[in-house]
Amino acid sequence: MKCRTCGQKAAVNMRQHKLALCKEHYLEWVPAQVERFIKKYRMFSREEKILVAVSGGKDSLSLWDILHRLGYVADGLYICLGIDEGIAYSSESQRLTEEFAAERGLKLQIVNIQQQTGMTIPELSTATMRGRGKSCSVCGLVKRHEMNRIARDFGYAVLATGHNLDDEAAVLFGNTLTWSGEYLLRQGPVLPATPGLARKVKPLCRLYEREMLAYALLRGIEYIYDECPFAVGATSIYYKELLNELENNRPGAKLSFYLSFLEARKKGLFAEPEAIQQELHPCPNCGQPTSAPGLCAFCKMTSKANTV
Ligand code: Q46
Ligand code: ZN
Ligand code: ZN
Repeated sequence: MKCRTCGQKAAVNMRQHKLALCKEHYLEWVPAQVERFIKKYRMFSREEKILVAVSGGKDSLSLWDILHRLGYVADGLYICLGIDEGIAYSSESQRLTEEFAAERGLKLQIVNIQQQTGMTIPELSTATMRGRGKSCSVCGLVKRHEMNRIARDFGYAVLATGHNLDDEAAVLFGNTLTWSGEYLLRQGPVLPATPGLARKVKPLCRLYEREMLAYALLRGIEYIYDECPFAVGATSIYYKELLNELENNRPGAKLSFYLSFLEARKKGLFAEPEAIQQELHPCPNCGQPTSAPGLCAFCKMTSKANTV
């Protein structure tokens, strides 16, 4: 297989794009693609302050690397979840993220959930769900709340996450199985800002997981190989496997599933005005917008956890 650009031996072959590239040209191709998507979906400009949520994994660190290479002003946000039982998942991912930032002279904000709420994620989920294995829903809620808080408190216009095409296709698949109109409506490369909440963007949403893995490896990015121990058995992983099987038989199927969805959404297929125009109230404790009057889900959960 030869590189389409220079004819040298190819390092990456992308059947879905009928494109093979050598290391040098692949490492140019990925940021060029990301730049194209940033412009196409009007994610942000070079004047805006961006906060990248970094977990220490290959996707978020690569995203930070790419934005930096493209000349965007992007700081990182690492949220320490305190997941260190069995494997040192949190401490190792924090170490790698800090090293990554220090080597490139990038600014990293660090939030420690234990310091913030008095408990780690496993402790919070035990306290609030009585250990019924709901760590991921507690974790998701906490991460969203903290990302929004830091973006608001430090004046970031945009919050960028490293979701890749495989992540997005798996979520889409789940939402399609249940035809969850409201979620379908909100799923996309950009979630516009609302009062009190920064714009959310996913610059890697059209890049395959495999493509991001190749980027991180060829670029020599040191990331955490281990998955979070709570990810084992997640439904999203099962959906990813199903979609991979489809992709193996029909290269490009995953991308076309996602892009056809975006087209349908643009045409208004999932428009449910009452779902988007939900009235929001500021939480009396933290000030973040919430749909029901009274405490937001995060404040409700942390106060419950601290009283049991
Ligand atoms: S970090 Fe948190 Fe994930 Fe671990 S506990 Fe679940 S949600 S799996 S992205
Ligand atoms: Zn080449
Ligand atoms: Zn609140």
